[in-house]
Amino acid sequence: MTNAEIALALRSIAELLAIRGENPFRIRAYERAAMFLEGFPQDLEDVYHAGGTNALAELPGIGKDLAEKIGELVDTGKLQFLRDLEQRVPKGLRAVMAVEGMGPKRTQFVWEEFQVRNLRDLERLVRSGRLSRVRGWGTQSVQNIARAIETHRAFGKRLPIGKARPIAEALLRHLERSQLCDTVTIAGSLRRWKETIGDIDLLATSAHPERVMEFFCGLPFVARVIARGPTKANVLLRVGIEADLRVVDPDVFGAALHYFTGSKAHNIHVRTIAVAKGLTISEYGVFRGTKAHKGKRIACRTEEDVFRTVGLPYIPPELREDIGEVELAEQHRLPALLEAADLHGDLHLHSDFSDGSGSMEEMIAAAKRAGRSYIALTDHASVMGMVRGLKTRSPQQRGNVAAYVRRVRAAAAKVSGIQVLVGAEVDILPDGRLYLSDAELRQLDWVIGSVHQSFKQTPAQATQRLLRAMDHPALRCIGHPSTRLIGGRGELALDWDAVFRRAAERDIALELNASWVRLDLDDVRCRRAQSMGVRVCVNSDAHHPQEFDVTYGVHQARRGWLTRADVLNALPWSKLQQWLRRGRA
Ligand code: DGT
Ligand code: CA
Ligand code: CA
Ligand code: ZN
Repeated sequence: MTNAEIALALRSIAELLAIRGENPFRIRAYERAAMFLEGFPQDLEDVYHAGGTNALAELPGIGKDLAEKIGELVDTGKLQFLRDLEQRVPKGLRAVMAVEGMGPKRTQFVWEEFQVRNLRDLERLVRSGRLSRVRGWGTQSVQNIARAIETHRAFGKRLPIGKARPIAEALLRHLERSQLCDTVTIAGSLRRWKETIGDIDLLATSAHPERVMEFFCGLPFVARVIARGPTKANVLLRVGIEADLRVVDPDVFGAALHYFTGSKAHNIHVRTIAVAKGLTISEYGVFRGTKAHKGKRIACRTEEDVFRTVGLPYIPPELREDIGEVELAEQHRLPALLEAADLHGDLHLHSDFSDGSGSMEEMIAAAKRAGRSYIALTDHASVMGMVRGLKTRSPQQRGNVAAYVRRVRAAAAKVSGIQVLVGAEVDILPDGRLYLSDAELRQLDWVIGSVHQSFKQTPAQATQRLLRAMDHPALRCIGHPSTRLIGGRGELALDWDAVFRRAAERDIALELNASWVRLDLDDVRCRRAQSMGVRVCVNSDAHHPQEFDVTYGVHQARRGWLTRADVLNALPWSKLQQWLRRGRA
């Protein structure tokens, strides 16, 4: 039982409890624990075997009850509590709940009132028009749900990278530990860090390929073996995504890795360059002459060998989409892409003052441990009653801006060695005004404006909304600009070039939100922002001390061709201060 499998079980519990309308705090606890496990570097199984449920219960976010459930999973491979829940809730309802605009409450409602058990039932119900007559739904919201069902379908079976990656890494660890392989590595779209993944591709070298196949096909993750040969296998994993494994000869590992990393379009382009040089390049190696196998094989143990042989510098996997990278490589003008170590700051994170679950001091200390030299604490200032945090013209201590500023400064004073800006993530209202008053905004060092409601505006309205917000002198950054949720909510309809132009004119940063459900801006828009002179800010949007990892964001930035110079929080603290002052003037 791997961490990924345990996390999956906990997520399932959270979803099923939500559909049954159980206590939100209980649900959140399962989600938190799952998220924690997905990033936990040690095997939970080992922790449990070494120290029992007591050792598990000492981990952050895992109490006694969860520790026992994890113990049961490890011991028996199943969990009675989850099985009981699954019996009581129809399978298809989890897909229904995932449709934007549905959520747990509405899912429960259509299940109880209209016996909806899956997406098809929901679609039929929506078409029947019966839902629009129900109080609290309305024609508009039902139309939105109809549209969301389509979006949901369009994403098909592709998994968001944040779900696929932990599974692939768990497979990798199993293969490594089997000691049957000399090398194992991730290839395909996962190695290119695409935001969604069609299937997992793994590549290995081994002296015993057949034993590797046997081991791989027998892993507990595997639901069904689709195809199996002496050196390759294709399986369906229990989580509902397929995985391909190939074993190749070490002499051609570089060629095979290049081939199976793709993209297909990139491969084809590189192959035409090879042909022009009288070479043939394929998954089996690089050969002299135009017929593979007949010509003499050229050494290609590493990918560098492959690129060198065809006269190209190494092209990082994130760039391999055939969107100009091969041409630039031919001219030796590839960009020096952003690296994780370039990020000095993090300018979007929440504490328990709003919807985070760490205190201000804990969040600041955690950011420091994550290697940041400065941060902005940006609790929500939201018009929505259900979102805690800063409230405009608030008489009470709690939501008051002045009190917030004092609290942040007090917390910052307790943690040395990290600079803290007092910021806020302020709702951009439907008409483009910011939720806080000018006098309140002036008290803050750093203001992010984000859209958190009224998503379905016309392109003209939505664009005006952002342009007007950007005209406010206090605004320095737009948070998660498209508002999309991968596999879930669609985007604001925006005239992006108009947004980029205004951002460039007013020197306002656009965020690349590193959380894998958002990854917003996407890669194409990062590139567009760069070409229009807009600074991008790669932020964690952490709501918990464990959430400072921005790996997905860094790779997305690299897919968008961004360099250190394009990224605001790659500036060292002194330069960032200059930038902030310049904007104020
Ligand atoms: P995915 O799985 O849809 O997220 O995307 P990929 O890129 O992982 O695609 P996949 O798994 O079908 O194939 C893995 C790599 O194998 C792909 O990126 C390039 C290579 N490949 C697959 N089929 C072909 C092909 O017909 N021609 C060439 N040149 N390469 C191919
Ligand atoms: Ca793939
Ligand atoms: Ca594949
Ligand atoms: Zn936020």
